[in-house]
Amino acid sequence: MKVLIFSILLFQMAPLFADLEVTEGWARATPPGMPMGAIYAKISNTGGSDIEIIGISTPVARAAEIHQSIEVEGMMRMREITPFIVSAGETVLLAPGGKHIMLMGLQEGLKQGDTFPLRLQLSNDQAVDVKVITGGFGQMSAPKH
Ligand SMILES: [Cu+2]
Repeated sequence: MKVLIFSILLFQMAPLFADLEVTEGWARATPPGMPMGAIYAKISNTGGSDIEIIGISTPVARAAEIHQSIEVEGMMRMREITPFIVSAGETVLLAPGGKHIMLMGLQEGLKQGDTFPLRLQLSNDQAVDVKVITGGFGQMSAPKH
């Protein structure tokens, strides 16, 4: 019976997954009082057409957007790159020092070991849900999932 229910759930949720696979979602822990945080992940478009990410949301923050870190005259700056297109067959790595999902207006600090959900809204009305694991303060790559 359990197996049947699970199968039905999977079937009903199938459209949610689209052709966009998001794995290794992780965030850095934030110091107390810090209103901003960053999420990293591996995003793969396994389909045959481009996919556009038009919005990002999570219950832990007031707003979230995709950023690109860039060096301008020796200074690290960030600019928003949402909406973001993942080309057919392309894999994009969000990682420290490069592209990331910026969280603004964090409700509470992100603590190491905590997990929280993240939703990517796509232009074709589909959405992809991602489980994010919080790593350490200076963590440079995904913690064990
Ligand atoms: Cu940023």
